[in-house]
Amino acid sequence: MSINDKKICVMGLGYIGLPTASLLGTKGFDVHGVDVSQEVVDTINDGKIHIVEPDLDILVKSAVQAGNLKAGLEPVEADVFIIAVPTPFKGDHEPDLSYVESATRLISQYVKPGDLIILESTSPVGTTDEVVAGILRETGHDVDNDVFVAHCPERVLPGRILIELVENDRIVGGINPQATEKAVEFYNLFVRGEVLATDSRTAEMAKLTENSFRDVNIAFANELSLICDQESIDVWELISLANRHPRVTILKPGPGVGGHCIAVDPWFIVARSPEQAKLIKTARQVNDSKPEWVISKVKNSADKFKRPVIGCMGLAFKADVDDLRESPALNIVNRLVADDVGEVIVSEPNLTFHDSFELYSPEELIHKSDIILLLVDHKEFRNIKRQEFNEKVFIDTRGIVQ
Ligand code: SAJ
Repeated sequence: MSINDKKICVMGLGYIGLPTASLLGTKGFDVHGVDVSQEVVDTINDGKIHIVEPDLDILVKSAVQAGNLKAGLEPVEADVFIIAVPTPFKGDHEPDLSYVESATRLISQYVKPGDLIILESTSPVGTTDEVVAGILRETGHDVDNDVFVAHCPERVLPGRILIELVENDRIVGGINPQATEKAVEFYNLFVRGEVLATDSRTAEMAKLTENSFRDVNIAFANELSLICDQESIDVWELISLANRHPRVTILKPGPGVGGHCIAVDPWFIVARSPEQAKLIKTARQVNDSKPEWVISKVKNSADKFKRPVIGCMGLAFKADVDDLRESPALNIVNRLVADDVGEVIVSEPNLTFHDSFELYSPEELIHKSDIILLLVDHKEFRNIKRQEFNEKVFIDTRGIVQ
């Protein structure tokens, strides 16, 4: 397989699909990206982007200008189809695979013998074979012989997507050995990390395991923060001391776990193995209950005022991104407003505009507030010095202010 004669169709132009499509475009592949939103399609065809990710704008522009990236609402015939659509969960924490299903149905009309179909969306064990290959079988494709179906979970960290897309090791698992081989060959064309071959079910479970590992470890840190609060011990000092042990690496407590991955993926394990996944489920519950604990801290402090101005620093789900999806910070801020705990004002340096909040600079916000609630460890907040506003109540959920 060589780059120049390969046509790639990427289904879903979001946080994974667009970086992947534009990276492949700049490497010389002929890439067609598909999205359900006409606005997203138009933006990309204009050489512009609809999400914030370092350097993505440059990459998209150059891929579009070179004629190697086009977007549309419908798939086209291609040699490789990459499915990178969301896999959220429903209200009951059951996986919602409807986007994977509809993307697969759409491409099934364009797939031909010899094609490679890769599911990159994080998915419950069995999805690649039962859902993707299942729909292709149903629509008349011979996935056991001449159409190749594999899972290659994305593993990139928002904020470092373009680096990690190339540098990270990748896990590739086909529904049969031939599919694994074809998919490994494809990723080796543009990945500098190692491409590790397995089967599709192990690849699916590996991705869920990585994010559950992180969730469980963050839950440990969050639980420590509750215990330390009760014991009047500084949890940040405690963790930095404990981490001096050569075999201890505790992660950081925070206001909760957000984003569209770590707070979601462990549920895919719990949904299939509820009896076995006790620790994984408890970790989810510990992390999901942390925002409520932060809200009760603010409410306790607010009782000392008539109607305090509460300055909330950060809305994003983590440092130095503009992504508000599943953000504990945003949930906390919305709850403080809904419960009318005080006058809530916000600083979010990664946004220029927000529908519900006027955005303040960190300095203005500190100046105006009675209670300062630090929710995200953005770089703009890291130089704040506690002694500059000693008279105010300060709640630092990230432990960054000295
Ligand atoms: N967080 C803490 N304490 C920590 C670390 C993180 O509270 O010590 C919080 C963050 O503030 C955030 C959440 O956890 O709210 C998740 O952030 P993150 O930086 O750990 O991860 P994500 O969601 O941005 O990306 C993860 C990554 N997975 C792992 O690191 C195992 C990434 O590699 C995956 O590709 C991504 O999930 C995904 O798409 O699944």
